[in-house]
Amino acid sequence: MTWSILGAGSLGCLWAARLSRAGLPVRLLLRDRQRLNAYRALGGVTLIEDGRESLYPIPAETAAQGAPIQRLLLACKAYDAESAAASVAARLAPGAELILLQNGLGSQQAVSAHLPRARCLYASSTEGAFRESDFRVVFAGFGQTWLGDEHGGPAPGWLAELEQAGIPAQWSENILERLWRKLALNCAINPLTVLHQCRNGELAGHPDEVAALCDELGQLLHACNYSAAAQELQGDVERVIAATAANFSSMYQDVAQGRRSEIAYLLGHACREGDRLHLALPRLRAVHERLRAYLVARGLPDT
Ligand code: NAD
Ligand code: KPL
Repeated sequence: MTWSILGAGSLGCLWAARLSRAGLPVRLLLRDRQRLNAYRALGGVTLIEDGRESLYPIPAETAAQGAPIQRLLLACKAYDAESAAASVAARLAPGAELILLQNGLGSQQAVSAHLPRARCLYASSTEGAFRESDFRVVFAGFGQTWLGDEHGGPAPGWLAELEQAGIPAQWSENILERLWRKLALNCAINPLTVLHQCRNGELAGHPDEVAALCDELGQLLHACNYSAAAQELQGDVERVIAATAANFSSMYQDVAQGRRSEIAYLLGHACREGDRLHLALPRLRAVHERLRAYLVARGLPDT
């Protein structure tokens, strides 16, 4: 069965290139004819690994036209997920499977709600990749991708294809807990790197702020019944800060490059869940408000 990939950015191209070189059928779905022409002019996806680049001439078509879609990887930013999914909704075969590869939470549920006849799996990834230019992607860090179904059900047989393609993926029986844990980690690190204008490692100089956020995120995780995700949160956050000390967080990079951030699906989602559960979370809300003001002052969306 063909892998359709919508969102030919960093992770979408990384997956496409690896599936293609494993000999698995894969096609890219591009936004419109202009993007398709630009892609064709380049001759395919270029993946750069350890300084070596390879070109993969993966077939592509526009999102609007083509054969029915049975299996789709949706690899766009959280704020684009609903409209991207809507652009292919009419092409989804009955019982189609979607893999929603977005950071944070909220977008996955919004997409699933619009596609009740599809099986929407959620993915949480710690792999790293960035776009050097259009359809030219650099593999930047080994990691793991967890996949799971919020509504239960068996692991799909095609996980073996991911293994065959060298995509490190594992099935999770509790994908929401995985996504919440990553959300908490991102909420404890990313906004502070923006507000302090610093690399991840420099947060070691702000231990009280990090500890206060971890404490409230832990309260939130407990209240959401994700107690396992709250375990050792602060220790893990400190370990990530140390292990990625020289890096700029993804949110820092988005803001520095004048791109929209995923704030609404990280801190925004955490604060909305706090409201729903009547939790005070004063430090988390204060950081959220400071970050929103920071974004607005730079002409960037604060949601
Ligand atoms: P990206 O911005 O590099 O790529 C997204 C692509 O989707 C872009 O090419 C964009 O043009 C395309 N797109 C958006 N709307 C579309 C539409 N309607 N039709 C067709 N294409 C559309 O994003 P990314 O870095 O690959 O990240 C995807 C998700 O994975 C994000 O939520 C991100 O936070 C998460 N993530 C990224 C990394 C990483 O290292 N890049 C790691 C872990 C998680
Ligand atoms: O996931 C990250 C991000 O930048 O989004 C961390 C783990 C914080 C590494 O920078």
